[in-house]
Amino acid sequence: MSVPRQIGTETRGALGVIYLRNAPVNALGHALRTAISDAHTAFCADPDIKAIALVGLPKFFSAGADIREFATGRKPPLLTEVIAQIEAAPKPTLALIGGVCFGGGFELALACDIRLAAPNARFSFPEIRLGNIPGAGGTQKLPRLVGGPAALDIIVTAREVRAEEAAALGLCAEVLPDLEAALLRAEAMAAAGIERQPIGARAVPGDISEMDAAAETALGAARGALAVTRAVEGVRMAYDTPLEQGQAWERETFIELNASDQSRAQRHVFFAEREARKVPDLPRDTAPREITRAAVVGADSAGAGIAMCFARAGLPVVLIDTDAAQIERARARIAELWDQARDGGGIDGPTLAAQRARLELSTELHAAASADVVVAAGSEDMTQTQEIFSALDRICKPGAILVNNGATLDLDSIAQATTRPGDVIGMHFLHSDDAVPLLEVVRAARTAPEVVATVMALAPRLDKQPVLVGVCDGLVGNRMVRAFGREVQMLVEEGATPDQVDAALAGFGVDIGQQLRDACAGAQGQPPRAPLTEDEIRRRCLWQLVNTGCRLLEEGIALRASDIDVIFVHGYGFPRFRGGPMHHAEAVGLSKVLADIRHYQEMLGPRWAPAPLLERAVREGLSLDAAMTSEAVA
Ligand code: 3H9
Repeated sequence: MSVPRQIGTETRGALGVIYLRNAPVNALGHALRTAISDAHTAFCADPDIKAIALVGLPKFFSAGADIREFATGRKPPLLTEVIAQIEAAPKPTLALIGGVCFGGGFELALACDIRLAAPNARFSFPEIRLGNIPGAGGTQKLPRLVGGPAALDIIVTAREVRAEEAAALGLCAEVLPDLEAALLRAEAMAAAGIERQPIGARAVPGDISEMDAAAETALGAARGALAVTRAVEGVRMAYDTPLEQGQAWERETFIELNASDQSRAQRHVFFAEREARKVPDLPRDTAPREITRAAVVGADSAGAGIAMCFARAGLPVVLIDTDAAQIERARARIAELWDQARDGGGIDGPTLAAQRARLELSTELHAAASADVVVAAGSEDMTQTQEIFSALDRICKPGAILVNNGATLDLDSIAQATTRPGDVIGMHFLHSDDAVPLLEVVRAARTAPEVVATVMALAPRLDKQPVLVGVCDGLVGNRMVRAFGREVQMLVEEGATPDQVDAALAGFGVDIGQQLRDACAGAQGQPPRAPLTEDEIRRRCLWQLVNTGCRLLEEGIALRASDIDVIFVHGYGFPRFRGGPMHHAEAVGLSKVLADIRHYQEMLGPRWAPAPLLERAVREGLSLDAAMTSEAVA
């Protein structure tokens, strides 16, 4: 039989093996679905084959459906059809799972009679992050296997279930040392004969009343996300609805949600996150430098948080402050945070011990001498920062990357204080608490390409989403938030109450934050010029963000409109299901946004002058990104 390149096949005794080989992540696109279906049919027709095994790539059993097909439509065989084929086949199928087993990949595994896992197996339903629910049986089969509350938790949190927990939950029959060991076990099972064990034949264990608390938790955290409501509905249905009927409901709901604005917005964020990691103008052969040791200078709460972040990522790090009292405060603060994390179950003893061992504290700047990357944290004073960089320039080894953390100081001026401006870059860790996943990476005029490449590659190791930005006061995020904050303040001065502003934005899914709330509370309210509606409040706040975002694009500070969306979703609590401010504006229609902005300009003055990029995009009927690449803004 001729084998398509998306799979490989092999016969091992009575076992027919189908290797899924659709790099990079075994997304279940049309070609792979067809290949699996054909190979499965062929093995079913072979009288010497008693069972069939599906084996993924070592790190990717499958990342699920091919998300790119969601916008273009899918061709048969659909995943649901391949799954139905496996379930109805005369021979049992086993899933041998290493690495990622996500979404439709997880559902493919649930269609199998037996799942064997390698220790690196990771099961997850990420559909909720795409504004959807599992659409190929997941909402109906997972509860039958692990119970309703556990299934709902897995579906609505999109959390990963690692091999050990998967075995405890009954998601897999066994964890074997690696895929080869799993193949040997499957081969022996095939020879001995396998009893069919379809999950669909089971009833959900426990009583439906157990769902009440789980549903309340899920809906409480939903912040208006439609898919969560539907996931709750689906899992409840599994208790008392025949499998076929439940799956038909799930299929319809999946199609309906897929067409929703929320799902479109979340798919936009998924691809925007990946796009943001790419630097378009880096030469292809740019090799990142090796980073094995870090130093952080400045032991205030920001510096301590950054040092903890490096230690957590497995990198030895020294936290330096020439003020001995500050170092002692940092030592106590770090110990307290780690103890809290351990006591709260966020980290186990051995992991904590390893992190502690990786973090040293020192009062000597010379302790940075052997570091590959040195982050200067905490200072917002240019003279002081230049002095630190000049000292680091003298102390640090050649090739060390010198990083400023901060959003206000001019990085080009900081770089000038050194003899190696090519090694100077910015990493803006948004908050000291280390919980914010955003990292704005700031490229100065003379930052070397390999330094950019190194820091962009370092960010995911630190569990951060990088977005490359240029030099300006506030960078992208804070500069836009300032414009937003100013508008909030003006609204309050015009007579809106802080509660009204809060409610208007919370209804959209945006939390204005304590700082802004405090700022509003101190403003002097005037009698309202006219009653301010929630809709107007929302538009004024959002369009200030969008107009400022357009200016940042024009100035080349932000590379892509979608980068701005990533910054707001990862750093400023903008709801994923709105896709970010720029996506939201494009979804509403740029011409409508511009009409509003012109109206506010007439009414409220020059702070509402529309960005030329926005005007040109509307005039030429282009997206913001397309307008950026067409001729220069007049
Ligand atoms: C689903 O399954 C629905 C079903 O319930 C029902 C169906 C009927 N499709 O992230 P990376 C691309 S919904 C298409 O950089 P990593 C990605 O864009 C699906 N493309 O690697 C990138 O491309 P590029 C549920 C995909 O190692 C490249 O692969 N599944 C898909 O950091 C490498 O990705 C999900 O939502 C996909 N499914 O992380 C899983 N996945 O190089 C989403 C990846 O051109 N995926 N790509 O930029 C992930 O969570 C991560 O990609 C994963 C790998 C953890 C798998």
